[in-house]
Amino acid sequence: MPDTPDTPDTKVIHYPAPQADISCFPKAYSADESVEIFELLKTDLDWQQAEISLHGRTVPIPRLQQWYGESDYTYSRLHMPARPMTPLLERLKHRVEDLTGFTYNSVLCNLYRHERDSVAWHADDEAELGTNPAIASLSFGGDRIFQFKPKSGETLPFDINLQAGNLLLMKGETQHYWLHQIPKTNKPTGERICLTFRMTYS
Ligand SMILES: O=C(O)CCC(=O)C(=O)O
Ligand SMILES: [Mn+2]
Repeated sequence: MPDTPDTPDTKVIHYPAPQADISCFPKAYSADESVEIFELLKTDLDWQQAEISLHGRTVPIPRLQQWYGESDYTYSRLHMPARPMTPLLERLKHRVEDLTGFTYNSVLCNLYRHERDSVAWHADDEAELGTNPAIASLSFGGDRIFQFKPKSGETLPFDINLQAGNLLLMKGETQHYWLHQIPKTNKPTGERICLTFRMTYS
């Protein structure tokens, strides 16, 4: 991993959505650092093709994943056993903790192989995350559109274009009132890795 400056760029953008607290640190890592970190993560992490049962059929989920944390995690009926974070993940976690002011003990890692990989509408509201969780997601590789829509009401949906080196933070009541997704697209995007740091309570 490249040497990173001791003082990260703390510039932050706030998104003024009602009943939500969403912000983005656009330069958690520089463009050059992000290229190097992407390659390291691709080889360092134990990427797996998970499968879910849908209408009685077993289907692969449209991305590769791995879970690193102190306890097991169940997410959309997928069970992921506890496994220790790698030294690289620990180092990235410290940067994310410095910037966001929260501490994390686990990370769900996603590898989107191309523009047809995706994650469907959901909220990160599993019981293990406690109420009002802080979820910090660090992006590397190609740009992808991250969409928000309210669970109900008249508030408008909105999109954020997530780029390499961006750190998106969702906290407060966001998971109670909003859903998020990474939609499939027809525009070539290249590969993308997203690390979503969380605090889980067992
Ligand atoms: O890839 C992303 O930016 C989002 C992933 C996500 O929402 C999740 O893992 O819960
Ligand atoms: Mn999520």
